Amino acid sequence: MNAQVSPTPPNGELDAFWMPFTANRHFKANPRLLARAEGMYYWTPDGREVLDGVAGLWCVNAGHCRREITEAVTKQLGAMEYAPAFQMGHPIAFELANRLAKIAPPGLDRIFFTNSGSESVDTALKIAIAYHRARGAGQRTRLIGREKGYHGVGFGGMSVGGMVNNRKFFGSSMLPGVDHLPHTLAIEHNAFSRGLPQWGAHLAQELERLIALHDASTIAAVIVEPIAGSAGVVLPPIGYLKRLREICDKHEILLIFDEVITGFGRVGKPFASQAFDVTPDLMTTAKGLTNGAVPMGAVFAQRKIYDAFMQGPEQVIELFHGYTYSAHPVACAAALAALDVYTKEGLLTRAASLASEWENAMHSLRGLPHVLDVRNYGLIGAAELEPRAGKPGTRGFEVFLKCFERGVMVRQTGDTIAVSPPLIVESAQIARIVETLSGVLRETA
Ligand code: PXG
Repeated sequence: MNAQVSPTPPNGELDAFWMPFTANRHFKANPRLLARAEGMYYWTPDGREVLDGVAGLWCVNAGHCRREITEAVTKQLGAMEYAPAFQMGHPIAFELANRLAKIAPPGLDRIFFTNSGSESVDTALKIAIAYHRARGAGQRTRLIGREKGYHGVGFGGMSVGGMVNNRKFFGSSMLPGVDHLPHTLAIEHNAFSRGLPQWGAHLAQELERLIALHDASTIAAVIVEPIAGSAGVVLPPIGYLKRLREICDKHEILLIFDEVITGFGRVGKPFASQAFDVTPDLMTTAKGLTNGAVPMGAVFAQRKIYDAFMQGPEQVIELFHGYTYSAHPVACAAALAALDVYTKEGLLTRAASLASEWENAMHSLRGLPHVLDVRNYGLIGAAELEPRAGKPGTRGFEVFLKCFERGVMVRQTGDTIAVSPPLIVESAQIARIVETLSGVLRETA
């Protein structure tokens, strides 16, 4: 192991980087720097070990610095660092698409590459609208998202998203013609549910209300996360997603699952769609696709959607959409190597065998001070804390900081603490995450 790490930059050197989704001034006064990573751990510049309870940001599913991925990336950088994917192709892009089609939910075997979850979402929304136009239903342009949804930060994803802070600062610069389903978080009914909650499948019926309001003939697609991550882990009530699927089918509305977090093994199957046995028309992914090593996203489409575009003269571009770095060779190499590691180590299903141990560990937090709810599914967990009067988010932030001081990285969103360790996590590490969290909760006023 390489113990050589760069020293903490002196305070002044932190100024130029405008950090994303970060309290910049607080961070720069109290920096938390990570300098090195391997397996389940990060190390700070001064050599302190930090157990990674969140797989980076829900992306490093096979653990850090996997040699196989590093080698594949290095090799690809030496062989061909870049090649365009517009009117040209390179072999591993096709190989990767074929490999992904093999693990995809039924029929989702046409794959469009992007560079992030946000781009995957905007791509899927554009494909949905253009698909209806291609099949002669060009008036279907309306998009339905959901409260508490997170679909990245592009204008499309922000518009269908439902997290107030991600929307309110950006005025009315949203897509027109967007409406939202109600969210499914209901701790008054479902607190401390183990796995999926019993109460709430009827909330899917609200889609019929929106259809009655706008008319199905104006609606292109509904987009939801099968499990909402960013909003603090919101689980689908039993039967909810199936009901959404049925209503979409009845009205010829496309159903998009945003699997940026749930994809690539997080819930015990390759995709949540398979775990819940509900197949969407389009599925957005990113994060675990390359194990977080190189930015990449992918949109999976049902073949009927792809086929609807494959009309007209053959020399004409069918979809006027794409990115300079769509199917970037280095990202493709990383993704292929990540898939190899996932397959060889059974990581796309390992969360299923750890799920009950994880559930018991998470639910041991029940009864600790300020814990209003514990939620879990696969290798996802959350503890919702009671907000301090007049100071929402401060208790959650303090818990996050104290866990980090004690060598465990968790995620905080408002007063909810979310955990989602790499899928290679061992029992002792699950215990350490939960014991650290429980110690911190006991000591936090
Ligand atoms: N969709 C979903 C469901 C996501 O969770 C995105 C889209 C956007 O992906 P990009 O790659 O553009 O960031 C995401 C991202 C967290 C957290 O723990 C979650 C995400 C990103 C950063 C933090 O709250 N999810």
